Amino acid sequence: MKKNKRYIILLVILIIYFVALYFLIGKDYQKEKESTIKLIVGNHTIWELSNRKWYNIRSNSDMKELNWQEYQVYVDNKKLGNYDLWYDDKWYLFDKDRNAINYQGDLLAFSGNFELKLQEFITEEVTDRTYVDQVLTENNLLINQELTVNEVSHIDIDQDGIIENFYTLSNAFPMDSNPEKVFSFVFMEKNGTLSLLYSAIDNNKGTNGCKPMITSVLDADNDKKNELIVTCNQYSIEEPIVMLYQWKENEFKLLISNQ
Ligand SMILES: [Ca+2]
Ligand SMILES: [Ca+2]
Repeated sequence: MKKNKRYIILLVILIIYFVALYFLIGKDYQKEKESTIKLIVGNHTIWELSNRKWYNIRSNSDMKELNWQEYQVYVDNKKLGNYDLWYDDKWYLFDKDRNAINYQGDLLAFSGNFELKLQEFITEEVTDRTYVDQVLTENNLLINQELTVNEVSHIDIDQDGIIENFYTLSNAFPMDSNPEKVFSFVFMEKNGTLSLLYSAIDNNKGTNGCKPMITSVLDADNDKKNELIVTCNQYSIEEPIVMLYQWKENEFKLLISNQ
């Protein structure tokens, strides 16, 4: 009789233990699932934010799990709607009844437990080359040479109501010249001070180098501070370099790159 009692007490303790364990771990798992963010940029970049860290999703099995999930879909930085995605060399969009949705332009898809906000911005050709020439000179590069990218994007990255200027410049894949060096730069100008995001200088091997552009300005982690997606397009079929930057404490930090 005494033995039976002991077994019952032991059993009750075990049951309480497992119920408590289920609630603790189960709740944590649920919380983690809710806070996981996925960001798809074009056809070559999938990032996941989990426990405040960014990861690349590359394996086929991980990518398959993204199929038939609902995402907030943007094309050329404009909201297209909420659609299911399916991947086969490129991303295809489907509505709830699995009708295919056509799109043309640059895809950005997001899943997370909040509505993503993208900041609109204007990009134009550089007319005043003061800062472009300054960067070229500082890097011992000729200032009077063919540039294949020479643009400036106007973005209020720190949301203080004053616009910062983001320069993208490169001489990759020139048409009319054969430079000794190929280069790409992305830098920000704020009150005459330059902050570098991306730079690459290499000997010209014909088809190396990449053409940079500011792709999107968004708050991907919902901390009310903007991040920046920068793409550098390589030659032909090579996939583009895609990078996510954060502006923090007066400098740029590369959060993740797809390379
Ligand atoms: Ca600003
Ligand atoms: Ca943010």
